[in-house]
Amino acid sequence: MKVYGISVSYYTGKLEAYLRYKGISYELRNPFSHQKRIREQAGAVQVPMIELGDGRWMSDSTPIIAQLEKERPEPAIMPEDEVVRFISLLIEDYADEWLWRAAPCRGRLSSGTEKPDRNAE
Ligand SMILES: N[C@@H](CCC(=O)N[C@@H](CS)C(=O)NCC(=O)O)C(=O)O
Repeated sequence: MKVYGISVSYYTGKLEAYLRYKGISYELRNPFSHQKRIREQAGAVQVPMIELGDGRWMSDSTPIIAQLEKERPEPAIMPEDEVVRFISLLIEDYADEWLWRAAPCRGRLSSGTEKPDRNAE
């Protein structure tokens, strides 16, 4: 799997934490080095985006993780209990919509100062 993302992006960090927890290997690619291809394949450059071996592209960390959970359910990341799962989704939404404000991704994303591609450790 290829992850197009940058290390200072909150959402890239969220997806990388998920992939590490699940034991899914991936290659982190710098979106600036692949902008033309990403635009052609996915229509827009946003991070993180993933490119799967079967040719599918996905964007937005929340639906990416939801889809990967369907395809690789073990170990599950969502609580089994419906109420606890709802609270978990609420916390995720809160973090996605509010905590990013403290993250510095916007300035770095447009400056193009991110390092080149690297393989996940
Ligand atoms: N809801 C999306 C948000 C992704 C997002 O906003 N990413 C920022 C970087 S951290 C981005 O690509 N912004 C485009 C831009 O600023 O041009 C997710 O969870 O992946």
